[in-house]
Amino acid sequence: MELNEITRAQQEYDESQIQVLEGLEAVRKRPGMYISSTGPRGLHHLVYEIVDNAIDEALAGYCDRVDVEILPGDVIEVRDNGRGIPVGIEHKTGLPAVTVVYTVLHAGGKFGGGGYKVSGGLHGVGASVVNALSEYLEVEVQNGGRLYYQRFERGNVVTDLIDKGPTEGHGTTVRFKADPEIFKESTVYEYATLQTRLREQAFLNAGVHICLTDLRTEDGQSDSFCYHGGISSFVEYINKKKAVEVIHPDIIHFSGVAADNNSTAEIAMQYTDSYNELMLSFANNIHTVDGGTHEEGFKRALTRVMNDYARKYNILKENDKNLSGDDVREGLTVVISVKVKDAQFESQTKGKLGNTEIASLVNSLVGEKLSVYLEENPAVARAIFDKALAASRAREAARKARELVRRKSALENAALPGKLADCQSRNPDETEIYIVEGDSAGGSAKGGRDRKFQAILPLWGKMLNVEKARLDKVYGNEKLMPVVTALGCGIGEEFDLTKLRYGKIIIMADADVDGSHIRTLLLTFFYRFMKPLVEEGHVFLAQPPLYRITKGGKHHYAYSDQERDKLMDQFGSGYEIQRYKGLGEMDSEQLWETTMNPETRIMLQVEVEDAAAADEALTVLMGDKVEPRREFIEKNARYVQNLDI
Ligand code: 1YM
Repeated sequence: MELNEITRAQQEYDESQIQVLEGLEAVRKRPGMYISSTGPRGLHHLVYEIVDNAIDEALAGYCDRVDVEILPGDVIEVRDNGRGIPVGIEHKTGLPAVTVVYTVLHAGGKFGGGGYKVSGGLHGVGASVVNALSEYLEVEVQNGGRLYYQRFERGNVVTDLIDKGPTEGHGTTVRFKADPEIFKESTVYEYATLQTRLREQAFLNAGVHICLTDLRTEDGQSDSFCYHGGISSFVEYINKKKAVEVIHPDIIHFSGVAADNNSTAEIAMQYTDSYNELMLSFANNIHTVDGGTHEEGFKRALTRVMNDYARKYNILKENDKNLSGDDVREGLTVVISVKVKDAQFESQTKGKLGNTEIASLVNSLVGEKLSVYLEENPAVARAIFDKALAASRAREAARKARELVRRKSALENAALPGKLADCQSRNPDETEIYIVEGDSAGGSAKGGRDRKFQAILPLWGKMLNVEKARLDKVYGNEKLMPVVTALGCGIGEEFDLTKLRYGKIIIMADADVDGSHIRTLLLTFFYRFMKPLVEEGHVFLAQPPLYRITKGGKHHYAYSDQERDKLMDQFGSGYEIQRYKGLGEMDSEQLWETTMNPETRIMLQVEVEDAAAADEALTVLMGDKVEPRREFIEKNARYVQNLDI
């Protein structure tokens, strides 16, 4: 080397040293620019940053174990059994690479042949920031059969890299104490915080052993994490911890690489019986708390695939609305992990991924693989769609309920329904309202009632097929609005029993299929939106007779086949029998006599054994099967003879 070259080299060295010092000085002056905070969050970030370097070495395939120890005095020691940070002289600075890694800002990705890591670390600044913010930091490298050591204080070199002699092992050990001048609040680590993060990293980096030990006290905790199942194990862990029932045994897992090889995506998902969705996303192993393009791509694909499948297999009928994103994600636990060459983070907390190409990668990955999965696993698909359809119904029902409540407020002050024949009394202790299906029956009831305390509300409009109807159709039904207005007590959260205008609500419908429908419709409605009405015993079913037997000009009524047989036996011959097909066949007088007169009538009081049973019953009531529903009504309607006597 010629003299002027040496001089130039010396100059370059001095310049870079000045830059180094200025660089780390900047970190110490404005730590907030380089780490999230100088509070507990930033403190713990120091550990993650060093651990990230070790995990990168594991991902490169050179190390399978990372140890993290919290030493007395809240000193952190991180060890790996990788190659050891290179110690050779870096030509530009004339310093050992390891020294550069710890003293030059942004050095992380610039050494070791480029593309060293898909950096998502602490704003990509890495080890040197940790060094700058540490009271002291020591690094030990076992590399090429020798052990090297170097010590820094507040980012400044205090010893050169020292060769400490031969060693059998290989790897890197870093020990540091967060600087109390920077972390003024506290330099005490929270075991649980590190535990959560390291467990998460073990899930995200399948097969890597990560051990955490608290040596600050004699009885400190210790954990060892290693998950060969990767993010599938993560999903399994979450669902176990949440103590929810999974609705299919296997975890669905996809992974793929972008066409340009610049990014990868991995997804693990499983549905549970929970009503909540849980989506955890990561970009370059960083938890993206605010989501971003990977989450968006996933959501879009999931909704599309589910609806396509549901249409194809007629799970959604022609007139059914598409399942919403919320519907198809209800109960879903999903972990999304992407690796991006040049990750762009958005938002204040850097918790949102911005790379648009990731949305298409995840979208097409899920689009292709999930549809294949559903085709190949019809039983799982079935379970998932049952869940999504239930979610869809419930959501629609809730929406309708909200709408009704909103409309109700407007209606509260509005006039009572035009068809309501109100009673004179305003005392709910004595008043009753008959809800009657059909105009002709309504006419008879109006004619036959005692107008002092009995009000009549005929229901009109299209009959709803309750057998087939889902909750949304029940709640959206125009038929129910006059009921809400007439009762006056509101529905749902705004229900107020003290505003109830009638003490007894009596459903009066024919003893046929249509009558059973309207009863079921009203009962379901009351259960769902006016539960206290049922709980407090305000709801009744009128029992019109099935037969009229006339003997010697005198009418006798039978309310069941057995009663009819008894009467027939009694009379032997010379009687006339009439079967009532509907309330409309009775005149006003007959209706009063047989069904409405409190002195002689028979009514069924509807009651709920307990809230839990009612909840369950509602499902049956609105389910696809007719028979359990009939049983339910029979079971929950108590036979009360001559109730008012
Ligand atoms: C306890 C922290 O930092 N381990 C670690 C870091 C490096 C390597 C191995 C490494 C990387 C490469 C080659 C390469 C780093 N090296 C560099 C740089 N543990 C910890 N283990 N040989 C060893 O990327 O090619 C930065 S980090 F830049 F010097 F190569």
